[in-house]
Amino acid sequence: MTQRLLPTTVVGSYPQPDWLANRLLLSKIVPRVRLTDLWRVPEQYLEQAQDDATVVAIRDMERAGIDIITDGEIRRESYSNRLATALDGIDAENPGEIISKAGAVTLVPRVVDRIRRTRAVEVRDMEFLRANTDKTAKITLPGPFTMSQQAKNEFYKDEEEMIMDFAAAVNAEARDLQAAGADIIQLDEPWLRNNPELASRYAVKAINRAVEGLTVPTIVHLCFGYAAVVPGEKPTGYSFLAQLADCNADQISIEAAQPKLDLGVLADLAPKKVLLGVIDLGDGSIETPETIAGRIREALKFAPADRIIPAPDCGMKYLPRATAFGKLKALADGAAIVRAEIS
Ligand code: MET
Repeated sequence: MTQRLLPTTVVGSYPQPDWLANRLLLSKIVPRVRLTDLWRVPEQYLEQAQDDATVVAIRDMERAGIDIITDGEIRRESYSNRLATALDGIDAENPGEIISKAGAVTLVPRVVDRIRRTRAVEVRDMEFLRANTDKTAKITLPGPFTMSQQAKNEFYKDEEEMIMDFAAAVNAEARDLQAAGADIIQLDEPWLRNNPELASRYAVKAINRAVEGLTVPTIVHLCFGYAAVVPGEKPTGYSFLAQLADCNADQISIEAAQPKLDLGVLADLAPKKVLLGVIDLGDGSIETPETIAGRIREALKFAPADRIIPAPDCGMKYLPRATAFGKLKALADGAAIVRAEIS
C-alpha cells in the first residue's frame, strides 16, 4: 500500500480502445439498461479482448506514474450497469422510463422484486487486476443511492427499504472484492446531487450499510457528471457535502478542477482524506505538470498534504486515449513537484 504523501490515483475509468468498443453517442440521456451495439468484438472473443484491453489500461496508468490504479473499468458498458443489471429483483430486459428534473426521459431497469445480490459480479475483474499489477489496486462499485435513482421502482412501497436493499447488495459484492485482493473500494454516488433532499435522508445510512465490515479503505465519489455528457457550466458547490463528513467511508472524492470548486469545502470534510479533482476533463488540452502543481498547492491552503489524494475530476472513459495518458502523466509529475517542495 502506498505510503507517500500526495499519492495520485484515478476515479476509475480509462478510455476503452476503439477496436474494442464503439464510442457512445453522447447526449444527456444515457440509458441505464444494457447497451446494445457497444462492443466491436464478437461475443466469443469479447472476454479475451477485454482482458487484453485491461492490461493496456493498467500498463498506461503504471507508465504514467499513478500510485493507486484501477482496471480502467474497460469491461463495463457504464460505470453502474455491470452491477445494477446483475442483481436479482431487477428486470433489465423490459426497461422502464424515468423523467429527470430537467424533463428528459431515460431508460432504466425496473425493480420488480426484492433486490438481492446472489452471485459475484466484479470479482473476476478484481482478481484479474490483482494478478496484473503490484501497485495499490482500487475497484469501483456504483453506490446504493445512485443505483436506486437509476431504476424504476415497481415493487417496494417504502423507498428507504429499496435503497437499503441496494446497500446490502453492494456490501455483499464489496466484501468479496476485498477478499479478491482489493486494497481500496470506491462507491460511485454521482446521483446524490440530483436529489439532495432524498440524499440527506438516506444517503449516509445507505453508504454506511454498503461499507459495513470492510477493513480496507473506502471512498465515496461525487461529481457533477462526465464532462462529455454534461458540458458547459457546472455548479460551483455541492449542497450535501458536509453531511458526508459523518459517513463511515474513509475518503471523499470530489470533482473540483472543472467547476473551480471553492476549496474551503476541504475544511468541512476534515478529518477525511479527499480525492481531489485536479484534472479538468472538459478541457481537451493536456495540463502542464506546473498547472497541476498549482492546483495542488491551492488545496494545501485548506488541508494538510496527508489528507489530499490528487486525481482527475471523474472517470476518463470519454477522452481520447492519448489525452487521457498525457493528463495522467501531468498528474503524476505535478504531484511530484509539490511533494519535492514540502518534503
Ligand atoms: N468510476 C466511475 C468512472 O470512473 C465514476 C463515474 S461517476 C459519473 O467512470
